[in-house]
Amino acid sequence: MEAKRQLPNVLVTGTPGTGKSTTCEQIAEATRLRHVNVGDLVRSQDLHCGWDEEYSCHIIDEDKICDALEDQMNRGGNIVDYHGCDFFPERWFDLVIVLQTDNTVLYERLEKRGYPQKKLSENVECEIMHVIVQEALESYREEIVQVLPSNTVEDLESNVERTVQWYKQVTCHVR
Ligand code: DAT
Repeated sequence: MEAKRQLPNVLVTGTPGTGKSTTCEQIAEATRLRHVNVGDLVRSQDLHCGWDEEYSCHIIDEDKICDALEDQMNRGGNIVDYHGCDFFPERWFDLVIVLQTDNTVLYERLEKRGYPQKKLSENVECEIMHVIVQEALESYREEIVQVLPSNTVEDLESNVERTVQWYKQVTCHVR
């Protein structure tokens, strides 16, 4: 952990629907980490440069997002939830978790979410091609990247538990 941070920062990334928000919420409940949902932040603080009709999503402004988060990331104690991971400063994170979901399971979750067909198949394809895993391994030191399955409730529980244990270990000196 960077010396100036009292508490660590964790990034939870993965294709939409892999369970980032659910996982982050549970970890945040069990630790002193604050859940930072970057998608919500983009919407609430207008950190975008418009709407992409083709992909039905905001065109995010990466610089604005990093500026908005810089101070709180320097203080530490954040669990950041976002489906991209290559534009954050590498120094921000002590642990990077990439959630992975089997394509049939992911398809059903995104269908339930009402994604348009194009967006749905793009995301499932992204998952099959391991796009986010590759992005994470290219952006952060391999030792801090953990690729975890997120198909079942048991996976969810285990992912939360191991992250809470990790957190306790790295913060045992913090009062
Ligand atoms: P994300 O934030 O990655 O888009 P989410 O946390 O909103 O994903 O989860 C999408 C849906 O899938 C939601 O209904 C909760 C469910 N879910 C997430 N992780 C799961 C898991 N490991 N097992 C079963 N269901 C899960």
